[in-house]
Amino acid sequence: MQTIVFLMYTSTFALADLPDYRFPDDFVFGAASASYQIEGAWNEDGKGENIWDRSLHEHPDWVIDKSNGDIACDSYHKYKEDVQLLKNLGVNFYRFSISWSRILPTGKTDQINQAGIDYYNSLINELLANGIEPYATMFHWDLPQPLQDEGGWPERKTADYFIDYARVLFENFGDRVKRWITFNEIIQICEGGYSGGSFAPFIKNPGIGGYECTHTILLAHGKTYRLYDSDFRGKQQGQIGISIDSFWHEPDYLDRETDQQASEIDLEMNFGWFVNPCVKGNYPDVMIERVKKNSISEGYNRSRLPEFSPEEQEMMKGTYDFIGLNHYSSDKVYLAVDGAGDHPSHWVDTGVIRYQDSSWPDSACSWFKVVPWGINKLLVWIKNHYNNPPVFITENGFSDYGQHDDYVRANYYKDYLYEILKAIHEQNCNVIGYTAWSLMDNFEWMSGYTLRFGLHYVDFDDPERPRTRKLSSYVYNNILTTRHVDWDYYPDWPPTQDNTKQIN
Ligand code: GBE
Repeated sequence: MQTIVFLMYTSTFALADLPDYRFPDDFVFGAASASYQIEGAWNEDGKGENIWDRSLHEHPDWVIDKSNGDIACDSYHKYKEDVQLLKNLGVNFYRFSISWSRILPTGKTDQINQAGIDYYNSLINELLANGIEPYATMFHWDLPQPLQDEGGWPERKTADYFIDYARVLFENFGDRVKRWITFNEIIQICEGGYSGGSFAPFIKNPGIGGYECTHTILLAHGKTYRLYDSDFRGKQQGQIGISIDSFWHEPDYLDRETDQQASEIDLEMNFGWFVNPCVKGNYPDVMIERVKKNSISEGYNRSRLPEFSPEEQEMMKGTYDFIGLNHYSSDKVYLAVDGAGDHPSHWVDTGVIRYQDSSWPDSACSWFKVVPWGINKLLVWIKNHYNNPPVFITENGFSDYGQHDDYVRANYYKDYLYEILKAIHEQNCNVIGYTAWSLMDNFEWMSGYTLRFGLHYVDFDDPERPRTRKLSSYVYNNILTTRHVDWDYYPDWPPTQDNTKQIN
């Protein structure tokens, strides 16, 4: 079965005679993870409680397999082993996230948890000792619970607490961390957490909560960037970006004007929403207009979308050294009937219907199918809309239910990386790095441990949480060491002494 899927799936690219593009010399490769998804040790050594701890302890049945991140991959104790995985993978960097509650148990600077500082110092030093650059995400969804008790991200003061936290990070780790990502996927934090209620803290306030949350986070991002400029950049010489997730939204019928409009509106309202303020200082015009129009027709006397003051727009403009892009899949879009759906909501404001073509290959996630050309089109769109900024792919990867012989994941990486090569060589896109999600199987949020994204297999039934290499880890290693996509390369399988030997 596996083989049949694999043969059907590779046919498009593997059989064509394609240019053998190379990754530029300064292009870097890495792998990613996130604190709540891998660390475990949820209450050890002075760590405070965060919103995922609280929500999933109170509502275990909200996760498919009733699991949580209490132990996860136990990386808090096994980080040295994880660094060896990275070393064998041959990557230039590791993108991990820092647990705010491990550093500041109350979320505020009244208590600094030295054990938390020590843990990340050990991880960072171990990475550097093994020739791997530490790239740190400051916030990958695990807000300290005490800050949620005061209202969380929709409250503007949460931005001030974040900036205090960011300062602690720069002071303690900025001598060695040269790439920072302030936030991971604002739309998931805000629409998931404060509009739709599908992610912690599971609050439902559609059409309002997500906009307020986003506004706070964008201000927190901008001010953190400015803090780095004023107090740290001179001596630390690093870079700061933000990771925004987006699908490519293909017009349902390529030559139908309303479908092209749908694609453009969707990208502006769900990607530009976050990127436009960092690049140009404000939300996209089309978003400002649409939310205002709907708000007025709903009886509000002003827009539900918060406004940046002129000073804030100046502050926000240009607050990125690179745009982090998390990309997994694509969909097709057409315009919804104007105003259709339950009001108020960001989805009604967007006014676009999305679907995934049934002919596209599946992953284990209901929300994504394999569409390699989508990343190419999205990169071109970004180049055209933001004057070809440096784009760092901060996540890309594939989910399955399988074990170690993950040919489909290996082929996903080949196909997506080749589309990135095309964007660089044929369309002149400024893509500077690539990050595989994920280093290893981990706690996949509401899907628990039921599906897997890892380049390494983790046995969650074993208390030791042993990690083992999957086939895809050899393929990824082959791509980043040879610096091109070799369609014929697969390691001997099951692994033998000489794993780098080509098949045939
Ligand atoms: C990233 O999010 C996250 O940064 C990372 O933490 C995560 O492990 C990784 O992707 C893999 O998911 O009702 O079935 O449609 C949709 C990617 C859930 C963005 C899908 C969660 C998109 C966030 C649920 N979404 N995803 S549904």
